[in-house]
Amino acid sequence: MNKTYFLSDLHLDPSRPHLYKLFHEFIGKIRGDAEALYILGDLFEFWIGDDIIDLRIGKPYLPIIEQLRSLSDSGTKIYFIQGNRDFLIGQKFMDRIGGKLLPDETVIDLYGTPALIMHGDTLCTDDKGYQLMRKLFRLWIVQKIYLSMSPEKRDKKASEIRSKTSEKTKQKDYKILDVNQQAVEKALISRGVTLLIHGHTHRPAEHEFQIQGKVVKRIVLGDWGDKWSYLEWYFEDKYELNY
Ligand SMILES: [Mn+2]
Repeated sequence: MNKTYFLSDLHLDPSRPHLYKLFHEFIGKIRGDAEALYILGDLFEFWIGDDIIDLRIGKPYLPIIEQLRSLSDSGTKIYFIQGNRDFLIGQKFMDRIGGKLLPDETVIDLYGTPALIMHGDTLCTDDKGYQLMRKLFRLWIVQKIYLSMSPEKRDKKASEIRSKTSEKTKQKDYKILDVNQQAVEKALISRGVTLLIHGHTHRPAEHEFQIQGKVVKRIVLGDWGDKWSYLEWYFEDKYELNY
């Protein structure tokens, strides 16, 4: 148990059974050697609220919950940062999987190296329309109204929003959908760290650049399509980004 894993953007959805299978195999692979698993958002294609877990509508998600539970029971610490698709994941979900919800932006100690971890959508500041929508969805009152609807209605609303935003995204410029370099630098400087790990953009890569004369690194996790995508950290600065 001496490795730390990072995942994001699996976009698990009952309509994509092959992702369930991949996820199951991945949990099997890391069981026994993962001391920690960080899920940096968008584990699910969308999540309409923790209250569905024990309802009929939540049944397709149970296998995922059970696998994460068995992983945490085997000794792996599981940490979760909400994504833009599953920002309604809360304490109940964490209690079920035996995980811990972390704030949107968190600095962790990665074998001696402080690392800033986040989903990554807040770095895409050029996408003004998205940032406005994000602010709206994160309002307490908006969530309260949404969660007061029946699960079926919430499910319907979520698909409507999804198809609308995916239409809009298609029309947006490739560059606008990526992180803004100034936002990246601001995040690193304000936390005083030289390592940033995030997902969201589905553009897995390692970027190295300098801020105020210091070499800094931004590691971007990939999304899951037909294979696993993850970051595996051994100790100190030894790691491997797989995608
Ligand atoms: Mn995302």
